[in-house]
Amino acid sequence: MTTDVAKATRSLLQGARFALSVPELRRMPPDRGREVAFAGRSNTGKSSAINELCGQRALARTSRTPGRTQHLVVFELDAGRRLVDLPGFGYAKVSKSLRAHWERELPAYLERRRALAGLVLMMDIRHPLREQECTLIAWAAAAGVPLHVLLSKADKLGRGAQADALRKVSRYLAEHGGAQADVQLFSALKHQGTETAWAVIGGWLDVVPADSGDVQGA
Ligand SMILES: Nc1nc2c(ncn2[C@@H]2O[C@H](COP(=O)(O)OP(=O)(O)O)[C@@H](O)[C@H]2O)c(=O)[nH]1
Ligand SMILES: [Mg+2]
Repeated sequence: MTTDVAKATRSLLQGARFALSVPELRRMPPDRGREVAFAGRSNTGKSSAINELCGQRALARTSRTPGRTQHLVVFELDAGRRLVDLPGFGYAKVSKSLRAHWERELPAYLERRRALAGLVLMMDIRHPLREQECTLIAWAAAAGVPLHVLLSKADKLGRGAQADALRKVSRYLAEHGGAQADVQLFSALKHQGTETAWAVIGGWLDVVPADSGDVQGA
């Protein structure tokens, strides 16, 4: 089902390379083309997910110092497409002024960035829907940005508990998640959910399966 778009997306993401890191929105590359942003509380596995999806071991540095990266990090896929690693949030040691800064910048990014095709939100499957995660879901819904939740570290739970978490978040999104909001299980460690995530991201980035190019003109 996921195969063609997922495969083409895998290839596109394999070519991801670090482009730049910016401390504020106005330093982002011109608002053209399409980008997919990744958000999540610190330590939920965002860097690991980006590395897994791009098939690269150290593209996004997996950090043992949560909250250190307060920049938007841009990875270029091709001339018109990007991934954006948003600053982790919810880390107590981040200063109040920095937090206030992101409480302005993040909703502004969701509201104004025309290139933003979708937001991937990482939530630790063991304790999803924390306050700031719900805030971000509300912001994305208000801005009309398609949302895809990855319930990360799924390997930490058994099948039954995974299904419970999935149901709970799915219900929450149906009520609060805006028109386009979905959720899936994910484990970077076990390569679980990677294909599904590729298909979603590929859809957002307008990825066309390699062989289907001339079908439309027929
Ligand atoms: N068990 C398990 N641990 C993970 C997984 N993904 C990330 N981690 C661990 O969670 C910690 C934080 O991961 P990282 O990707 O740096 O999270 P970030 O702060 O959200 O970017 C690291 O110790 C990772 O090894 C996963 O799928 N399964
Ligand atoms: Mg990280």
